Amino acid sequence: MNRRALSKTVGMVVIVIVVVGIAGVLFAVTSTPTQQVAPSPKPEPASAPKPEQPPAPAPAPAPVAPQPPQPVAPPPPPPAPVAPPPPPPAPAPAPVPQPAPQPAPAPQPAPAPAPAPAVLSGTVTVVLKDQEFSGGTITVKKGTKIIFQHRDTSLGGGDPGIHNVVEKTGKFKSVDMGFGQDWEYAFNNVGVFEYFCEPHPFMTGKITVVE
Ligand SMILES: [Cu+2]
Repeated sequence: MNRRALSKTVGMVVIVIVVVGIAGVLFAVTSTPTQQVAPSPKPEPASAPKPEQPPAPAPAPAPVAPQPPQPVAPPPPPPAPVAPPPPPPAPAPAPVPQPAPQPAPAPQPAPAPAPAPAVLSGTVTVVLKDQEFSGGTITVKKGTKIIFQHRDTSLGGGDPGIHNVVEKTGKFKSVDMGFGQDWEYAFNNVGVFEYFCEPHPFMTGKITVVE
């Protein structure tokens, strides 16, 4: 009986100790978490480095494989640039002669105003001197009176010094004029009257009569 009671008592004490110990452990875990956390991480890092080492060697060979295939693709493009040579022949047809015709039209407007002669009227004087009809080619209004004046001092030698005014078709003919003499004629008909001097046929003139 004593042994049984002793063992029973010991068992009770052990249970109490275990319960108290468990309670103490629980209390320690709840009240001081920092202390327990510290020791637990220690074993984890030990096991962590083990898995890292094996995966490290695996990724190394992977990147080496993709690199070789890339440089192989670029070589083909070089042959393409051979096509461009044909375009050069285009610049040959340069239309350089075109700018030249531009300056030509400039002189054309200038002669246009020239043919518009001044139309004289009233009484107009044509002086015979230096063996020519000075101001003898003119345009006049119908009814204009022209006075031909012999003022030629260039005649000499065997020249009698006579001038006259003769229309080529005989429409009018002046008297023989000596130096200082005048002869007048009224142009009352529209038309062109070409005239000359009989003693000096190289002396000519033209009277254009307009309305
Ligand atoms: Cu004459």
